[in-house]
Amino acid sequence: GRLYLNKVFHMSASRMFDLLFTESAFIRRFMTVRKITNPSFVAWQKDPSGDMKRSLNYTITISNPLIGKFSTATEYQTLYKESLEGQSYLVDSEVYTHDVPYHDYFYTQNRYYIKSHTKRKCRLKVYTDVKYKKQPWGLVKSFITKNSWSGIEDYFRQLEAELLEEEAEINQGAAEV
Ligand code: YK8
Repeated sequence: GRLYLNKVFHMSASRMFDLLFTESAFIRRFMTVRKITNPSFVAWQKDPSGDMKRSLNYTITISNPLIGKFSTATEYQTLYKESLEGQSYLVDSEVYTHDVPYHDYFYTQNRYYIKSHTKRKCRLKVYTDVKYKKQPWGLVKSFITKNSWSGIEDYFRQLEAELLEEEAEINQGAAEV
């Protein structure tokens, strides 16, 4: 896997979890900025193992003219039962892009780790891996990997920027009180 984000933010761990993993105004705005449209969220539910699961469907906009303009996608998220509310949260997210070439060969696995530092600080780490369900031809594989890394890098760079803006707003509000 690759580490795409590793940063301390001035907000509580539970606030970070809410921003990223509930139907928050933040994530809705971020999706709009990324041209991720028609999102539909299924609420978190406990599965028999004790982990929490939910899924999301949306349409992504792709800038690469060789691939096509849009693709539907499904994201399956697992919040592991080892997570401790307010303290640490571990979420795995598998993203399947249904309408891109070779979509039946691969998916993306994102691992989000939120850890509380102090009452008002937390660290967010995001690891990403491109996973293969079938082994493609070597050239195809490098094509998939290359296109995936660049798209993912772009996404998390912007997520970090938007989180920093949100952090500034949160702390500005706190300073006025
Ligand atoms: C999630 C990884 C790959 C995919 C895309 C596939 C091209 C395939 C190339 C062919 C379009 C929101 C990405 C970037 C779409 C967006 C996905 C997002 C950013 C020719 C082989 C969607 C996080 C996420 C994970 C994986 C990203 C896809 O929350 O290049």
